[in-house]
Parts: sequence; C-alpha cells; structure tokens
Amino acid sequence: MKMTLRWYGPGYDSVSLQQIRQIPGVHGVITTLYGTQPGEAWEAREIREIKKTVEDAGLTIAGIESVNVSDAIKTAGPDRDMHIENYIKTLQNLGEEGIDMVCYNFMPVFDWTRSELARVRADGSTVLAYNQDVIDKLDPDHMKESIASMSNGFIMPGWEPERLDGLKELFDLYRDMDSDTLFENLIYFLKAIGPVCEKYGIKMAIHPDDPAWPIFGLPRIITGLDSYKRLFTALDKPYNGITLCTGSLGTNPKNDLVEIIRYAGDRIAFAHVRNLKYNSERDFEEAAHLSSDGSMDMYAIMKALYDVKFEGPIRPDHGRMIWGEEAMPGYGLYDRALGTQYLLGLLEAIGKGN
Ligand code: DNO
Repeated sequence: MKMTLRWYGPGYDSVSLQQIRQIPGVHGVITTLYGTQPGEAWEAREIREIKKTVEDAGLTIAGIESVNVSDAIKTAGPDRDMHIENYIKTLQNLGEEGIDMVCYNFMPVFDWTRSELARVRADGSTVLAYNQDVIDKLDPDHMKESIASMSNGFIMPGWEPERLDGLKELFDLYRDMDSDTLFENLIYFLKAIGPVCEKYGIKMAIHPDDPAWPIFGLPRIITGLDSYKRLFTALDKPYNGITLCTGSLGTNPKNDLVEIIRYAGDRIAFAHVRNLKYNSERDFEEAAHLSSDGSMDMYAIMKALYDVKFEGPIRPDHGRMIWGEEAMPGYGLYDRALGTQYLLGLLEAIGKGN
C-alpha cells in the first residue's frame, strides 16, 4: 500500500507540499485540477505543471481525486457524448504522464453530505457530523447560505458556489430518474472510456455514495456489497475498480466492511480509511482514526486490505480539526497526519505478525 495525503493544489489548500513531505511514510499525494469544470477536458500542459510542482517538492502524484463526471453524463443529457469525449481526452493526458488511478463518483446533485461541518466533541476538537432529522428539514433553495456559513471560507469539493447557484435546475434534471437508469448511465460511461483506460492501464475507482442511502429523494447506486456485485457483473473488467471508502460505506452500520473488502479484492484501486462514531440510527459523527475513538475496527479493516494484497494508494480521510488549525473542514494537516501514522503502525504490526 502506498500511504498518501489528499492535496487540493496551489491556492486551494492550507496544507503545503513541504509539510506533507515531512510526514513519515507519505511519499505521494492525491490531487486534482480543482479549478476545472466537470465535462471539460484537462489540458496536458496543466497536468504537467501540477506534476512538476508535486515532484519538485519530493513527492509523486499517486492518483487523481477526482475527475468529476458531469451531470450530462449522469443523466444522459444532450451533451453526454461530447463530455465523454472530453473525459477520454483527460484520461489520455493523465495516462501520458503515467497517472493510472482516477477516483470519481456517480452521485446525483451532491457529492458527500453532512449536516454539520464543525460539531464540537468532548475533547474540544471539531468534526463533520450527520443528523438525518436536520437533513430532512433542509431546504435545497437555501443551501448556499447554510454551506457558506459552515465552511470556514473554503470551497469544498462537490459544494462549489456555482453548483449551489443552480441547485433547482439540478434537482429537476434528476427528478424522474430511478436508480436503474442512473446505473445504466454509469455503465454506458464506463464502456465508452474502456479503450483509453486499457491503453494506459488506468484504474477507475468509483467512490461510494455518502451517506450510503438515498437523500433528498435522489437515487443512489453505490451503497454496499450488492452494488459492487451488480457493478462487477455488468462490466467485468479490471479497469472497473472502486474506492473503498470506510467512512462512506460505514455510514450504514449494516455494511460489513471486511466482507466488502474480501469480495472486492483486486478491484479496490484506492482506499480511504477513517473512523466514525454512531450516536443513534439517525446520527453519526466523524472520529479520530484510532479504533477506540469511534465505532469501527480499524485493525480489521487494515488486516483485510493486507490480506487481499491491496497495493494501491491509501489515504487517511477526513480528520478532526485540532490544535487551533484553520483549514477546509475535514482536510486539515494535523489530524490526518496522525491518521497516517496510526494506519502505518497497524500495517507494520500486521506485516510483522504474518
Ligand atoms: C469528501 C470526498 C468526496 C470524494 C468524491 C470522489 O471528502 O470523499 O468528495 O472525493 O466523492 O469523487
């Protein structure tokens, strides 16, 4: 496994590459061209530039999170094939630079969803949290204001201001869509990008829906073991891989993460490993990576990844905000750095014990 940290790129991230370089065992970053819009092609020049910036700091790009898929592709809108052509160009340009793991999601309208971005825990740290009653009362027409007041001034992935401006239109696009149609659109997309993925050895790593159940009446298709069975049956190709995100799949306590890891095996192209604490059936909050701080067994998760011989990039995920740090919610330096050391410690012990 290659331990990495997500880095949003120059101008977007409060964490520097120089800081990341000093975290023991972290040699790669997961990054993106944050300013690009879904549907447009990434220019070779821009990819080379960010690659050089990362390499000049003594690190490598271990993968991209994300090349976002446009709503036209997700809804089979009029621009679908043009956007797919652009996606293929992007993959080709990434492939030419030796980048071979691309994380993406197929969630309608919203990427991940939380009801709070800074819930205070007993130790004074703050974390992202989710309460179903709050979500049920949220008015999509006023989300822009709610998000702006919660995000410390950072633009968050999937919640870009221009996206929040067009929410009503976006909801309309998905209004009559059922999950079967959304799934068909996913397979259409994956089949179309197959040749370029195979040419460059690129693994596509679909991110699960977060939370792992339908919200705001929108369809959801990647929520647990059955979704993966359906996905791999519909397109049985090595490039059709997944991002094993414990924090997203784990929002549903019925998901057995170890069972999912064992089933998905070498289709796991990327791993996001973090812990959650369930407070009730309708409420959870994010926790430190340490098992005893939340509800998950991180040893069992790391052991399962080790057993399936997972060799791809892995990263700690959302961290708590601690020690007075001001950063994008979930993406500060300190708690994620602690997370890397804990996960690497588990791995060392697992490796030596085998
Ligand atoms: C949130 C992330 C997601 C993820 C995308 C992948 O912090 O886990 O934004 O990057 O869903 O496309």
